[in-house]
Amino acid sequence: MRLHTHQWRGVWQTVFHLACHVAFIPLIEAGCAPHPISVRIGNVTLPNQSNARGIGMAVGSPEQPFAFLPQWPLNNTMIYGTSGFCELWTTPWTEQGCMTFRGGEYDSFASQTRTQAATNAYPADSRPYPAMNFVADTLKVNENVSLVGFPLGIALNNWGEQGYHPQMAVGMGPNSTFLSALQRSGKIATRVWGMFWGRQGANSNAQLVGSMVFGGYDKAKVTGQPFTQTLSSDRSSCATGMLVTITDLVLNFPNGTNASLFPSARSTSISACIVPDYPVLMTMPFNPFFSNFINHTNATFGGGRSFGLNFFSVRYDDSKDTPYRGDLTVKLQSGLAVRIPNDQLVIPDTYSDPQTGRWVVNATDPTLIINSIQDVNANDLTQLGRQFLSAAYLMVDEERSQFSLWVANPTAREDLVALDSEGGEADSPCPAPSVSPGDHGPVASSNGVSPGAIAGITVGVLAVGAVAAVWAVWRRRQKQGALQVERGLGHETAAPSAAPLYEGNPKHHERWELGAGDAGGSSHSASPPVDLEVQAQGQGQIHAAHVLHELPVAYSYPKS
Ligand SMILES: *[C@@H]1O[C@H](CO)[C@@H](O)[C@H](O)[C@H]1NC(C)=O
Ligand SMILES: *[C@@H]1O[C@H](CO)[C@@H](O)[C@H](O)[C@H]1NC(C)=O
Ligand SMILES: *[C@@H]1O[C@H](CO)[C@@H](O)[C@H](O)[C@H]1NC(C)=O
Ligand SMILES: *[C@@H]1O[C@H](CO)[C@@H](O)[C@H](O)[C@H]1NC(C)=O
Ligand SMILES: *[C@@H]1O[C@H](CO)[C@@H](O)[C@H](O)[C@H]1NC(C)=O
Ligand SMILES: *[C@@H]1O[C@H](CO)[C@@H](O)[C@H](O)[C@H]1NC(C)=O
Ligand SMILES: *[C@@H]1O[C@H](CO)[C@@H](O)[C@H](O)[C@H]1NC(C)=O
Ligand SMILES: *[C@@H]1O[C@H](CO)[C@@H](O)[C@H](O)[C@H]1NC(C)=O
Ligand SMILES: *[C@@H]1O[C@H](CO)[C@@H](O)[C@H](O)[C@H]1NC(C)=O
Ligand SMILES: CC(=O)N[C@H]1CO[C@H](CO)[C@@H](O)[C@@H]1O
Repeated sequence: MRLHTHQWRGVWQTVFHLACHVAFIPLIEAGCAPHPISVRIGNVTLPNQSNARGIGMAVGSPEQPFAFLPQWPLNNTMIYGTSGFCELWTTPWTEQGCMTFRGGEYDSFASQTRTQAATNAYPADSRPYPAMNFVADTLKVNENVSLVGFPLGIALNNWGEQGYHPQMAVGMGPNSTFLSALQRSGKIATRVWGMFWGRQGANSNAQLVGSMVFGGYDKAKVTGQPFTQTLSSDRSSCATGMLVTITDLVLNFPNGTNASLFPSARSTSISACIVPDYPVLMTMPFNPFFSNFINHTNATFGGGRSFGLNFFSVRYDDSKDTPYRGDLTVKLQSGLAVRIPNDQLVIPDTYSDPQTGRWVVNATDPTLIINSIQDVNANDLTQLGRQFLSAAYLMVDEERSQFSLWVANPTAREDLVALDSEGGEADSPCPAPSVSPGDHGPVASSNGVSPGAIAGITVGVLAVGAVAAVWAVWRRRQKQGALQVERGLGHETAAPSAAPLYEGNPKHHERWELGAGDAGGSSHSASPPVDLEVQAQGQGQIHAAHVLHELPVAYSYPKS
C-alpha cells in the first residue's frame, strides 16, 4: 500500500497525538500552532438589560452570556448561580441588581447541556475561595471555540471578595482547568496568553474594547520591544507570580512639567504584583508616594472612597479640590515606562445599582483610580491592576515561567500571533483537532487512510514518535536555559518583604484600609492619623451619617 503525502501527514499527526499522550507533553508539534483564541473584553449585555465589562464568554445551551475576569490563584472557573450572594451593601440586592455585579447569573436548569462533573475532572480550590457545586457544561469561548463538558464551580456563598473580585472568574492559577482544557484538546499549543484591558474612560473617546488572547498574543496592540522577566516561583505574596519593581512614578502636568512622586534620594523602589483583574490602576503606599501626590496637586481627597466599579479608589471633594489634569508615568526597573493618560486616571464614580442593576455615573466628586494604602496596610505589597493594562500589553507564558510587558498600542485592530509548543512564534498553522476535554477517544482520521492501516503504521512508528517527543522536551529545556541566561532574568524577582496580602485573607485588606472613617463598630487603634486619614476620618463620619444604611455589610468588620 502506498500513501500519498497528505496521507503521511495524517499518519504523522496520529503518531504525534499518541506519542504525546504517552509522553505527557502537548499534543502539537513544534513549529505549528492553531489559530490563537481571541476573546473580547468589553461590555457584555446581560438578560437584565444592563451590562458588565469582562471577557465575554457564554455557558450552556441556549447560551447564557457572562462577563468573566481572570483570577489568581483560582484554578477552576467559578460562576455565580441565580443566587449570586451579593452582600456588599446593606441595601438588599435584587436578582437583577446582583446579575450586573457578578457579570451574569447561571441558571443551571435552563441549560440543556448541563451534566454532572466527574469528580476527578477538576482540582480543589482552597481558601479564600468558597465551596462550589460543580457541574459540567459547554463553555463557548468565542465563535470558533467551545469546550464541551467543561467543569464549572458554582459559588455556594459570598467569600469576602467585596468589590475587589466581584465577577465570574476564569481561574488562571498554576493548575488552571481552562488553560489545561484548551491545551489538552489541541486548541492552543502552549499555555500562553496575552491581555489588553482596553480603555475605560468616561466618554466614547476614552473607551476601547480590550482582548484576552489564548495560545498567543495580539501584535497589533504592542509597540517596541517586550521586557521579559521570570514568573516568581513563590506565589505566596503575589498569586500571579508577576512581580515587578517600580522605580519611578512621574506626574506629567499639562504644561509639560514633570514631577516625581519618589523621594529625591533615589534609593527607593516599590515591589509590585501585577493583578490583571484588580479594580484600580494601583495601590499606592501613602507615605511618601501618595502624600507627594497630594502635595503636588493640592488635593484633599475629602470625598472618601469609591465603593463602585473602581473599588476603593480615592475620591476628590468637589468643594475643595481641582481634580488633576495631567498623566501619570509608571517606570519599572526592567526599563518599561508606560504613561496612563488623564482620561483613564480621573473618572466619574460609577457603581451598579443593587436594585435595578443599572449603572450610575456620578459626576460629583470624581475618582482618581488609585487606592492609597496606609496604616496597617502600609506594608502590603503594591498591586498594579487592570488600568495598568490599558497602557501596557501583557503576555504570560506559564510553561516557560516568564511574562513580557510592552508599551501598549491602544487599538481595536488585531494581528494575532500563535505560539508553538516551545513558546516560539509559530511558522505555520496546524489544525486544532476537534476533541473535547476529557475525550481521549480515537483521533479522527479524515485523511483517507483506513484506521487499520493507521494502526499498523502507528505501532511501527510509535517508538520513533516517542523518541521525537523526548527529544523535543530536551531541546525545549536547553533553549529555555539559554533564554534565561541571554535575558539576564531574575533581577526583578527578589522576594518582597513578607507583607500579608488579600490573597491569603481578602478581608484583611478592606478591614483596615477603610481606616477610622468607616461605619463599623469595632474600634481600631489607628496610629497618629496622617493627612489623608484626618480628612477621611472627618469625612467618614459625615459619610457614615448620611449613607449608613447603604454602607457595605462587610465593612462592619467581618470576623476572620
Ligand atoms: C459600557 O457600559 C457602561 C455602563 O453602562 C457605559 O458607561 C459605557 O459607555 C459602555 N461602553 C461602551 C463602549 O459602550
Ligand atoms: C491539577 O488538577 C488536576 C485535576 O484537574 C489534578 O488531578 C492534579 O493533581 C492537579 N495538579 C496539581 C499540581 O495540583
Ligand atoms: C491552584 O493550583 C496550584 C498548583 O497545584 C496550587 O498551588 C494552588 O494552591 C491552587 N489554588 C488554589 C486556590 O487552591
Ligand atoms: C474564527 O476563525 C476564522 C478562521 O480561522 C478566523 O478568521 C476568525 O478570526 C476566527 N474568529 C475569532 C473570534 O477568533
Ligand atoms: C506647571 O504646572 C505645575 C502644576 O500646576 C506647577 O507646579 C509648575 O510650576 C508649572 N510649570 C511651569 C513651567 O509653569
Ligand atoms: C516630561 O516627561 C516626558 C515623558 O516622560 C518628556 O517627553 C518631557 O520632555 C518631560 N518634560 C520635561 C520638561 O522634562
Ligand atoms: C506634604 O505636605 C505636608 C504638609 O505640608 C507635610 O507634612 C508632608 O510631609 C508632605 N509630604 C511629603 C511626602 O513630603
Ligand atoms: C498648588 O498650590 C501651590 C501654592 O498655592 C501652587 O504654586 C501650585 O501651582 C498648585 N499646584 C496645582 C497643581 O494646582
Ligand atoms: C454622588 O456622589 C456624592 C458625593 O459622594 C453623593 O453625595 C451623592 O449621593 C452621589 N449621588 C449618587 C446618585 O450616587
Ligand atoms: C429591565 C429588565 O429587562 N429587567 C430584567 C432583568 O433581569 C431580571 C432577572 O432575570 C428580570 O426579571 C427582569 O425583567
